[in-house]
Amino acid sequence: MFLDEAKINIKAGEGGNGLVSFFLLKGSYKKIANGGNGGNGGNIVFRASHSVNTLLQFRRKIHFKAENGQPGMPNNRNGRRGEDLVIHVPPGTVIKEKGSIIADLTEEGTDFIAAAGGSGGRGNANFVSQSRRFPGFAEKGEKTEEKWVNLELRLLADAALVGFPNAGKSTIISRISAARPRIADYPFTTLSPNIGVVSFGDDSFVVADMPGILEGAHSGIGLGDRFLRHILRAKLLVIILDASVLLTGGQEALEDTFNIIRKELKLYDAALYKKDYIIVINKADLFASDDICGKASRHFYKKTGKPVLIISAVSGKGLGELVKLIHSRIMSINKEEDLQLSLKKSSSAGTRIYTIRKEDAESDKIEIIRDGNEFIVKNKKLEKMVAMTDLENSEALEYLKYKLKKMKIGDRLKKMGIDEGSVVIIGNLVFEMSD
Ligand SMILES: Nc1nc2c(ncn2[C@@H]2O[C@H](COP(=O)(O)OP(=O)(O)OP(=O)(O)O)[C@@H](O)[C@H]2O)c(=O)[nH]1
Ligand SMILES: [Mg+2]
Repeated sequence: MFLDEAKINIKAGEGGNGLVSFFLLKGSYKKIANGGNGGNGGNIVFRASHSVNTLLQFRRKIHFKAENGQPGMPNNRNGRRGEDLVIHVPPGTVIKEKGSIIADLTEEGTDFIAAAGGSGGRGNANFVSQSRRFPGFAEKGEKTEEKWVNLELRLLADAALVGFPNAGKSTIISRISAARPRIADYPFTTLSPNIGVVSFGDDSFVVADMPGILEGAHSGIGLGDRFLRHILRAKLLVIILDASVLLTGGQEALEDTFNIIRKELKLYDAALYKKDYIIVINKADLFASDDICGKASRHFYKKTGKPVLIISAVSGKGLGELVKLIHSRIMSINKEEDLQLSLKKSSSAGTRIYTIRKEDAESDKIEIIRDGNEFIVKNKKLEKMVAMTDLENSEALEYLKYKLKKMKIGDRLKKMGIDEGSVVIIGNLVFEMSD
């Protein structure tokens, strides 16, 4: 069973609450704040690992929650941090949130933090200062929200065999690799991609045998085209044409099948259309002489400028050449990619592929949106600060006010013409303006 899509629910651990606690000195009225910090919540981490091959595990389990941080303790002892929850996915898994790709885990061992654990709240010992010697408040741990992410597995094949149903794709892969897919004399024998490793000298490469494509695949005809995403990362497409079409419909009919395949690739994704390809005319054994296939092959070469091979997967004719050609094509594409990669590296040293916490980059910008008599202050850091404030504790509120003043929020509001009685909203905090 092959499962290449899943939708799962993840929730990072919440931060533990900071503690309000005092150490009372014996025989005196003196006290010392000693409430410890809450531990940070655990992250949700996706790890690319060959220990899993499909997304099948997400059939049974779709909710994933990392451990919460423990609350702070007296004597300045900090709460334990929550354990990360590591979710193993096959290399080649793409993670999407709200339709856009947030990570592409192609390499074994790559980690991606899809949800960061909440920060632990600071204990009251942290708030001691000259003017505030006995802080009677602590921060609450940061809450986290659950979210849905989509996982998509894209196979990591170097070359992909594409073509009409029954063209002989599965027969070819069974002849050039150890893969043993089902082969039969009816369309859509192959329902999901098969992968085979092909050896060539000391080298090897990976080939994917794809389900057949028909005209209208993009609109769901046949098996549709959703499996085509597996070959988005392939380097080379091998377009397999069924020579038996020449017997019934002649050259034009064969050209029609070629054009339809190219059109469906384009409609699925322009990147597939632009990918390098070669053309293979299969089932040459059906012809007594090489003339008809030879003519077709010259025609396709003239039309596309791409190499065209005539083979028979059944008799074995041309299979050695096919393997050699795919290999050399992949090698030259690899070389080109390496070159481009090194150029890219030298021009932008140290660029990361994806950022883990977007909020961090935006956290400094404070935006204030006016809506009539309401002023909404937007800033991640500030919202987090409010969320971690114990709003029922008057001392904690005083501290928050002091922080807001330091950040000059009041001044900015005044400049925007805020009146007494106007409402200010920061995260879950709503208050009326007064002097
Ligand atoms: N005569 C002849 N028949 C072939 C050749 N290659 C494949 N076939 C036959 O064509 C039929 C389809 O072969 P498959 O390998 O299942 O074709 P496929 O392209 O994988 O088909 P789907 O999985 O349905 O897309 C089978 O009956 C094969 O035996 C060939 O070189 N010559
Ligand atoms: Mg097949």
